[in-house]
Amino acid sequence: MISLEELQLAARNHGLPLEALQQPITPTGLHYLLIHYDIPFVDAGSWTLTVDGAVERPLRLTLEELLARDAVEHAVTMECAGNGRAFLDPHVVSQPWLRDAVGTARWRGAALRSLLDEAGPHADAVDVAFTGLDRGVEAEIEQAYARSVPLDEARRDDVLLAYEMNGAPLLPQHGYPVRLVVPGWYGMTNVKWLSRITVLAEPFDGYQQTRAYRMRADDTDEGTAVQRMVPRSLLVPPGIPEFLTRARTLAAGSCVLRGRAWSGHAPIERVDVSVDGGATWQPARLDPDELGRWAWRGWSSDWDAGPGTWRVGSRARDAAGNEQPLDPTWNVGGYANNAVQWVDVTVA
Ligand SMILES: Nc1nc2c(c(=O)[nH]1)N[C@H]1C(S)=C(S)[C@@H](COP(=O)(O)O)O[C@H]1N2
Ligand SMILES: [Mo]
Repeated sequence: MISLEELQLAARNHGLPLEALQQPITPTGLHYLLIHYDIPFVDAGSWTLTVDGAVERPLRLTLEELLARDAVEHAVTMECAGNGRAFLDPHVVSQPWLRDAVGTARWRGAALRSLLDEAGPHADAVDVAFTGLDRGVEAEIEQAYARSVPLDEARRDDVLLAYEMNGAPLLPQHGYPVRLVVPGWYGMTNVKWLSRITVLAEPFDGYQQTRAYRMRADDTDEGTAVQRMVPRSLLVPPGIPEFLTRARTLAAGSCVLRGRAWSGHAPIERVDVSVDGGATWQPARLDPDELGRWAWRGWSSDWDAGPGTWRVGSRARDAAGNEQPLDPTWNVGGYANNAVQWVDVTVA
């Protein structure tokens, strides 16, 4: 089912251990990781960030200059677009994510908008490309990792050039010294080891934009670019796991099921919980909204667990009416599979 090549990717790029969903802010070492090529070794002393392309005044900043600018901080839930891929049938060969390619961190940095305003995009500018220092080969094309964001979206007040994660400088694996953070968009948008920002008068045509990260029904379909996160909720697996199968065992009695839910389209409006594999659902309580719009929302639901075997799951819905499906829709890249997570629990 999963090849050694996929295992090689999975061992480099780890997910969030789901018990860590108990914490509103993910400790940095537990945050998921996705790195296409190698983690580049970056000397912060000689690192610079270039802003060029269709602008009046191209800029070049040192790290010191970026750190001296006004800082902005947001708690942001980041999720890989491939989260849930391993559950798709037919199998999609790539990083074989289960459902744990997610994490929430406090990202602090300079507002991208102020830099763009200073550079002065030309009147015909439409897109902004972000290029990292990491290089590799994908589909036989040698490339630096690069993605773009439409100019209107790049100008949002909450888009960051982040140099701190959870109060400390970025770790090498999370993009040291500076990465892009676009709250609400899937992970691939947030270019790490950022070195160049290029304003464009036509849509960016890089590999990660026009070939990868597109929702395509089949090989002939040009598809649409993957952008915002669709709603998902995950639950803290109840009870204790068996070592190999990770099947859960729980003591009978009253218990509180907990989890977190998020959507890049609109705030989470409701979460429903089922303990019988979807035969019946009951609304969960939403925790106070303490982390703001761009972070996941905690929820809880009381359960009087009687002896037997149960199938526990949760289903989120956002204020734009998007709801998690029970079954995934297959696509070529295996993106955005937000089907409901089921956890089998034996109550003894
Ligand atoms: N330069 C660069 N940026 C990158 C990537 C990469 O491989 N290279 N991976 C992207 C993808 S696919 C994801 S999901 C997120 C993961 O961020 P994290 O590892 O900090 O969780 O980074 C994005 N930014
Ligand atoms: Mo990703």
